[in-house]
Amino acid sequence: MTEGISAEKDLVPAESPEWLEKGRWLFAQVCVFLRGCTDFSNLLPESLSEVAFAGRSNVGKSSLINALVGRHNLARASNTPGRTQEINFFSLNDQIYLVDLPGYGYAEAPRDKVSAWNRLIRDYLRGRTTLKRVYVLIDSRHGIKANDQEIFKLLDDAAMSYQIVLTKIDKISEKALEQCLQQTQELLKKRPAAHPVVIATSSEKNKGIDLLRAEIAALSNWL
Ligand SMILES: Nc1nc2c(ncn2[C@@H]2O[C@H](COP(=O)(O)OP(=O)(O)O)[C@@H](O)[C@H]2O)c(=O)[nH]1
Ligand SMILES: [Mg+2]
Repeated sequence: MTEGISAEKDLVPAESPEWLEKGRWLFAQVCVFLRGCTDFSNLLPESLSEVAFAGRSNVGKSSLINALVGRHNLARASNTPGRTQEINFFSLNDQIYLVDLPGYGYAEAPRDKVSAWNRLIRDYLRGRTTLKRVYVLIDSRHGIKANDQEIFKLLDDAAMSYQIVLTKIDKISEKALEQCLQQTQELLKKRPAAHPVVIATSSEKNKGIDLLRAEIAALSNWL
């Protein structure tokens, strides 16, 4: 398997026209839903490399996956927080798995359910050898919360590469976005496994989606 991502590779700009084009190409290929898994023991076998999307409930994970692949209903987006309770696997071009994780921090769900999901997420993030990067989504209106920090800590402790994606930037002003980016970057300085670049997105307005495609294409290319 791979050695992890070197600092040098991290610095290759996904913003370059070459990577933007590769990202566009990759995400124009066939993407299929494979399976939703509710239990660590019935996860898909570790075969293809994968990137996972994590975040608080309702942060916009499913919408982001749909925006990436340019489809409205591949991943189920919902107004009901806490609906995605399974680890959902999608195969992109038979090349890489995209993994939609259950949202964390959904206060109104029954306690036993919440702890079962949390355990599933933790086991998955710590134990999955084919997992190459975690995209941690942060709602740009709310910024980083305590349970996001818990996930960062878990990922840092596991030396698992992760990158922050701000979501729903169409809902805030440019000034507020600037502030949110600064605060996020400041917090990440203390986080050893965090990618230094924060990607600001709107699935609704298709902003920053091309950059994220380029990042994932670049990552998948090095695996
Ligand atoms: N305005 C706006 N709303 C969004 C965006 N992304 C997601 N949403 C809304 O946020 C809610 C939760 O989205 P969903 O993708 O289901 O979140 P998940 O629970 O993290 O999978 C839905 O009502 C979406 O329509 C975005 O970029 N802009
Ligand atoms: Mg969802």
